[in-house]
Amino acid sequence: MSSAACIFCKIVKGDIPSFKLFESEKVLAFLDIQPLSRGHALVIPKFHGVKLTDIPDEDLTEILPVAKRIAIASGAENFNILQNNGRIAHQFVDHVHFHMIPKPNETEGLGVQWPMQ
Ligand code: DGP
Repeated sequence: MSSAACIFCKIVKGDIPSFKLFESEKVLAFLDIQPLSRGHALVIPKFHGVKLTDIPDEDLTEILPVAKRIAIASGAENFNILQNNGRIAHQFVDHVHFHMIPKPNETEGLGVQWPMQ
């Protein structure tokens, strides 16, 4: 299921370009266009749903393992995984997405190794 008006569904279809990090039948991961840090990535179910509660369980099972692999590949020792639901909770793109945000400290370089193998 996808939504014609949804920007992340357009990224899934390839109608909008993105820097892809990982893709499978149910999941896509790509770099955030407004990164909070180098390597800031988004992991999304290809199934279109606005909030986490809209997504079938079987479309969610791969998400955390993929976010984990991307965190490892980023080389960051410190990182946040977060997911916003609803405007008041700071969700601005209405397609479920998980942020993986590396948090480099001042002395730590990020050994980002994109694309993931
Ligand atoms: P949120 O506030 O959780 O809804 O974050 C949405 C994120 O999506 C935000 O960090 C910017 C990112 N984003 C929005 N539009 C695009 C886009 O067209 N391409 C990419 N790569 N990221 C986008």
